[in-house]
Amino acid sequence: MKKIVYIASALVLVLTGCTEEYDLNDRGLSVEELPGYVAFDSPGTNVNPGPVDVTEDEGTLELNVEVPTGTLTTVTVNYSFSGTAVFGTDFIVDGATSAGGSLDIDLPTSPAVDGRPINDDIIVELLQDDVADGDKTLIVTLDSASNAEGALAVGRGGTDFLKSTTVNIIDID
Ligand SMILES: [Ca+2]
Repeated sequence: MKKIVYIASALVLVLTGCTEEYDLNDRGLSVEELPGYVAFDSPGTNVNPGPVDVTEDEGTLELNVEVPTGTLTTVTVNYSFSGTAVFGTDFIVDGATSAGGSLDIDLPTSPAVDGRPINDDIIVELLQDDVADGDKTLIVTLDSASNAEGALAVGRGGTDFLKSTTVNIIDID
């Protein structure tokens, strides 16, 4: 019994030691938690990715969205469409509406072999309308993102950089 009391006392001492807090502000330091974010992938070392040019008969286009800061749970990203391209006429995205849609970026079931961040694609299906209606522009913008832990920023580091991507859809009729 005496032994148990000793162990309990030692435990209390250890726990007391753990609860001691250091106020970094008193030492002239501050700690700010870096927010997680999602952004469009910037291919290679390209720091200023320009619009993507596709023809309207190209089929599908994959717009890659990544979570460079990592995540422990599925990230849901909400995005919106703008530009002159008309949803349902010039393009569709499965599960989306003319206003936009959402993408679930799931954790990979196995470690990434390419060392890339966790990512997934918004798959844009281009529609050829058989009408000579000129080139169209589709802009996809990441509006918000969250996982089970809370909100993530959109755009690289929460800035406008790689927050939206522009697709020029070239008319071939
Ligand atoms: Ca056309």
